[in-house]
Amino acid sequence: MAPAEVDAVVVGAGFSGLYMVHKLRGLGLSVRGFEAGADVGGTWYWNRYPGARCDVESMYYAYSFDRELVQEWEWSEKYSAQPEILRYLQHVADRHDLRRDFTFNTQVTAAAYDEASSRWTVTTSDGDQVSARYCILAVGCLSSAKLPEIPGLEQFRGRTFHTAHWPHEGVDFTGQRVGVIGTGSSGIQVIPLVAEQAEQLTVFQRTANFAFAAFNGPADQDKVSTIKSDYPSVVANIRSSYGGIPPTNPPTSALEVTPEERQRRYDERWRLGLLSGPLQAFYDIMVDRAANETAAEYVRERIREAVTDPEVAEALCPQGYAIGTKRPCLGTRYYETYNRDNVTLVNLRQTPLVAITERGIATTEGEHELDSLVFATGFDAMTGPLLAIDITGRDGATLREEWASGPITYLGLATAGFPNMFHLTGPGSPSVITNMAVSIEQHVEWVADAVAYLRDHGVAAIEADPQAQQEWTQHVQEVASYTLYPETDSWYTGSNVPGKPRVFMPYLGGVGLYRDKCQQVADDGYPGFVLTA
Ligand code: NA7
Repeated sequence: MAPAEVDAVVVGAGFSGLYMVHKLRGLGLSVRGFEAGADVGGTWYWNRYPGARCDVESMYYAYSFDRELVQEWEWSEKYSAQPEILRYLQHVADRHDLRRDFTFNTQVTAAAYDEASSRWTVTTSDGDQVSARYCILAVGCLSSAKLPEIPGLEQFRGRTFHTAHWPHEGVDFTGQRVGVIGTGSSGIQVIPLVAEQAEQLTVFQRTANFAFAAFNGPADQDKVSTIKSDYPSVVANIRSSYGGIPPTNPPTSALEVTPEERQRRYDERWRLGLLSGPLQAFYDIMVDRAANETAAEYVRERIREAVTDPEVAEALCPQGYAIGTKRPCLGTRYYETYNRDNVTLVNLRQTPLVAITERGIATTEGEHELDSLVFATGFDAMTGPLLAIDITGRDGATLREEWASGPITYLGLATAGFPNMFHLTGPGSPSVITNMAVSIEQHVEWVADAVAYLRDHGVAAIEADPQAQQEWTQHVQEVASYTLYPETDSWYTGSNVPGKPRVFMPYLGGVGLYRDKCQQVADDGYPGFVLTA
């Protein structure tokens, strides 16, 4: 039987996939969406561990396209927790009737381009096939969960959990000895809550991370009203900013003020979280090692203040890499958790992991007996979810081969040899460095505009030009090279996944500049892309 034909396939029903379907439908296109989960939500569908929370303020971490919804929706907290964000996305799906175009519980396993028809054949885990002119990958940047590479995982007799695949019914750790491996954002959020419930919690830390204190609380109603009443200019402001939140643009170097003044400015920003916090107090923190060290030391001082045992505090103080270059975290009573009698920190730098055993975890120091084990061990970021699909472009070229030495894209949106395919918030776009909600809307709107243009101009296929793609990829690397980011091993560089090419993946030019560049390309009739009639 010939595959069903649609104008576009959208893979993923998270923030980007939902809006993409809405936009394409608005253009009058027929769309088929596929989603591995049982419902909409993406990241917020899967990451249901206790404490899961967004570290961008709720008012900015939301769609701006539906202005009535902006006015109606009430976020309960400054930083929303996962259940509330999931409810929001479910509400958006209801409000715009988006579920009817999605097939849930279905993974896209392959997508192959046919040159003669300029169409993609998309294959799913059920063996179904759909033929589409456009294949739009809205698969998210952090959706391929990663287990630790430790021998013996299958031997463990207790229960195991990955934070990104948390059971929907929740988990009761009461009376249990629990181990958590990983101290990135997920670990830092889950650890305080597991500590409150478990009889004993052992945290296995390989690299200490910088966690900023969230100072979360009920949404500030005055601030909410101000934002809502002036929403068009708020949106214009965040769209032209660097990070996708109201800009700070500090004019001063961290090195040109007195230590007292520096301390004052860091103190002032300490309550402002991640994207507006101490890292934004001076313009050179992410580009100058000495400036960076002043911010790092400021945060280490907060850790030493919070943790009573000086030895534990020192083990929790990150050393050896620039603050901000490994994705920093936002926590609530994270460091204070180590003052509890039922919490132990195992410093894997001193006593490395040897194996997972039947009873727990063995380090070089001995065995830790556990009833449950939580993996907060992260993701094969950015390229992982794309390369998990068997994507074949023109002449049988596969995306896995094309990206074997690292992702090569034009604007992070498209790859040469894969016509009519777009990867939303792909490598080479600002994506994970910024407020994802803002970057997602920009990509979705750009792709929708491109699709409308192609239709109106009788274009059958759009494809990144190899030369433009090479120049863009070089530009992404060049901008990164002016900063401290590429020096650090992190999921931004792929170094958390053994064997993954070490390439700094996101674009550091900022939301505003990047948006202008994309808009210019659209306004000029898509230079850097090859359009085939
Ligand atoms: P992250 O930030 O990648 O954190 C994963 C953590 O797991 C990190 O501390 C890792 O240590 C640790 N890890 C991974 N593998 C191992 C092994 N084999 N042994 C010991 N420790 C290990 O993932 P998250 O889920 O916390 O956050 C991902 C993003 O989601 C976050 O940045 C936000 O953008 C939202 P390492 O640092 O590699 O030494």
